[in-house]
Amino acid sequence: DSFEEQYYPSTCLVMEAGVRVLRRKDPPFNKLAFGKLFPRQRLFRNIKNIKTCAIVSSAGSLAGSKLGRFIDTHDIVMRFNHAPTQGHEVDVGSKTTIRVVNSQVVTKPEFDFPHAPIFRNVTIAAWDPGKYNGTLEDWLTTADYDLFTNYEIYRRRYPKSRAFLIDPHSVWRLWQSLQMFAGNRPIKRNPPSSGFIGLALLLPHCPQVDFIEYVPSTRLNGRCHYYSKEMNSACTFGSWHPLAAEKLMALDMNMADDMSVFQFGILRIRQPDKLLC
Ligand code: NCC
Repeated sequence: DSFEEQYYPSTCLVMEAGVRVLRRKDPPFNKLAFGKLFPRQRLFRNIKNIKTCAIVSSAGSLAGSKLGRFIDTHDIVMRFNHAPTQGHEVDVGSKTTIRVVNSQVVTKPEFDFPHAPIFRNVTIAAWDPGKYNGTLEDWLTTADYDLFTNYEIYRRRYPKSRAFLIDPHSVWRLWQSLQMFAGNRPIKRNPPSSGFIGLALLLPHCPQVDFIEYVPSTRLNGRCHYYSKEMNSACTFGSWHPLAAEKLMALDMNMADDMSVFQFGILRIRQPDKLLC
């Protein structure tokens, strides 16, 4: 009985981080002209009809997976940064509902965030960690990469777009949840990867999330991304982000069997029962 009393689902820890997008009414943005750029819409339309979601990691081992058709059956499909579908449909599908993009992708000229077609007609959730204990005012001047300029250009160009900024405080709360899960093993003092932020952003909206090729399957091939030939295992196991801890925690949340996780590359994560949290 002591085991049951001590057991606390890791999905609860992720939900409690409350990863969210900034809204117009959030101080200090309710008093700033910049806040008027935030969309009035919710993050997702028809939330009540959302039953299944797929998160497509950008991992190299998605190459040759033939998971595209399966991915596209989900109500919501989340992708990251500039990860393409074109030319990779058989493995990663073609549907995209939302892209989680880091502030480098919003900022660096080579990605051309304000114009590139890949960032059009999808929901955007852009993030930048700012300083660990910084206020939101501080963040506006000390973001790691100044994502605000291009965000403003994008929002003015496409006023009907669903393009949001993720609350940086909620990113650090997620980091704290990860540290809680890791217990007495200190994790890196860097923000979680876009993949883990995406999971925490999606789970409150989605009863069932299939996270594709996040915990590496037996297709593991040493490639960084499915869309590039670059070999780099650090993309999978982590160097800057606390990626290994994230993946252990995601595996702890998984309800699918080993065949699904390690042969097909699919983790299945369900919203926690509120009575358990
Ligand atoms: O590589 P990246 O991530 O865009 O991948 C998106 C998410 O997929 C998961 N992933 C990726 C590769 C891999 N082999 N295994 C994986 O599990 C991770 O969860 C990852 O978050 C990022 O998190 O935003 C990141 O972005 C890149 C880079 O900025 C963008 O791709 C734009 O080029 C970062 N790389 C560098 O800065 C060099 C990466 O560290 C994190």
